[in-house]
Amino acid sequence: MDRTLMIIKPDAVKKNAVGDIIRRVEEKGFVVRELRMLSQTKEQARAFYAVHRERPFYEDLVDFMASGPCVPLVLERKDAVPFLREVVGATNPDEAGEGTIRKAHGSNIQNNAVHASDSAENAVAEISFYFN
Ligand code: FUP
Repeated sequence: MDRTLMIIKPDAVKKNAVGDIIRRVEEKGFVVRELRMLSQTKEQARAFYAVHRERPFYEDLVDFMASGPCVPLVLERKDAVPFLREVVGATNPDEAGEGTIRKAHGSNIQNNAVHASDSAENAVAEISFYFN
């Protein structure tokens, strides 16, 4: 079975959507293997999104990711990485398909409710960022 990392971001935690988001992924056949809640420092948020450090939205994104508690989870399923990307939907919730998590809970391209690893390689690195 393959594993991927999802993060329920601070906007979704603030709007009490943690339970609904976990229900949605379980309904799609994912098994929750690890889960924790933490408030990230800006340094942690900067490190997690280092790939975007040259982008104009980077500092706003870092502030947002450090703005309150988030919930990283390790999810297991066949084809976990691509399948979770489908369940999560497009980065911009306005462009996310019906029934996706970002359509249901995202507010805008920054406050888009969840993160999902975009490759098997990144999934391994991102899982070890939050879990031993
Ligand atoms: P995704 O893989 O769908 O999470 O999207 P990206 O890796 O392109 O972007 C990572 C995060 O950067 C997004 F979830 C939100 C943030 N972002 C912005 O705030 N503004 C943008 O224009 C693009 C991305």
